Amino acid sequence: MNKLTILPAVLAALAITGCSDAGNNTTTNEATPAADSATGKKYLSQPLVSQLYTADPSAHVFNGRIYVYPSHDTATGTPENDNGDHFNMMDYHILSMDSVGGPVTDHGVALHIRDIPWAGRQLWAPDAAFANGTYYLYFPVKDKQDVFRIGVATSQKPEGPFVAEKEPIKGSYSIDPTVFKDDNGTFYMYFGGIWGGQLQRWNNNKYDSAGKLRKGDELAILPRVAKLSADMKSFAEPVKEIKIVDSAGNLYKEKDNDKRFFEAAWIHKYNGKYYFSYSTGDTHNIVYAIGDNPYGPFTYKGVILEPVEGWTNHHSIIEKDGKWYLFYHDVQLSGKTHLRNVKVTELKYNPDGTIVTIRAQK
Ligand code: FUB
Repeated sequence: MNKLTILPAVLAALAITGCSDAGNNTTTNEATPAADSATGKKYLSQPLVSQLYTADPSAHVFNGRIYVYPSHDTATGTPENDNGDHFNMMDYHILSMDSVGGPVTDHGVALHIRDIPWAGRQLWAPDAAFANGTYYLYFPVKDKQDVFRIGVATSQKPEGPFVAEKEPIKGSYSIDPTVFKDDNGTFYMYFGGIWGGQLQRWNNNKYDSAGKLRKGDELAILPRVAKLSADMKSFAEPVKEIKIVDSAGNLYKEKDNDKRFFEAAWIHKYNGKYYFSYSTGDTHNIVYAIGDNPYGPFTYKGVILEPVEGWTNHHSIIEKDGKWYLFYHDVQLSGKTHLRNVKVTELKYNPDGTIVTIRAQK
């Protein structure tokens, strides 16, 4: 058993430690842990918290502490469909911990959908960044026309509460923003997700409500990137596509769905190289591709995380105290696609810089 694995009962007790009221928060026990022995399943790691459902964990180290910015999954009774309407999230809670394996604090409601003036529905996977003495929370939500846009909210504290800007980021679209700070201090936002994430509706940064998914032999839809302005609230340049290629330099086709981009972009740097990782969606892997600069092209290298329990797969990667960690989610607590729980495990590199593939369930 992995040394990060903690017995669920112990973990549930730890998880509730420090739960605070940062807004109108009244966190009740939304999720009940099932012991491995009850389900007969063996997991590599246990949920970080079990008093609420969390997903899409974007982890960062701020002031020496790990902060996790997850989606807050909620059972709203919205029927399941291919657009992901059942992922009907209303707010964000931020989690933090001094170290992996230590007690986890749930900081309560950091931002609620009712406090985002332009929002319609579905607060999906967020990310965060620190600059200008301010913490920025980036989030995708459908606007009142039911089109996904990316918004930004600010706080003086990494755990919030956050105050949303009155409008979405100009020129932003689709879902799953991740913000990366390069060594020279430049910030880039990577984003996009196909199917329910609506990326198929955007070509050359123009919206087409009838935009269709690509056919098998057509080139796959590509993720997007834009440099952020110094104010961290706008794009400094037009949004660009990111090329993900095979070892011969060829772009993937839609039918290469065990390798092509679907959603859940993340980028980190290791030994001077840029590692762009993402979910392949309908084949449920987290995979990665390596490039020499933030815009790519990125050459496909392999699988970081094999499919987890549940349909979606979404992750982040950080370094803390000389070790690398993969944050991810599965549905151990609920068994339901849209009620997920975040987890963490150690990530290891091979001497050649490739990543050792992780299997989350044995
Ligand atoms: O949580 C809603 C959506 O599910 C996310 O935006 C995707 O990445 C997938 O995890």
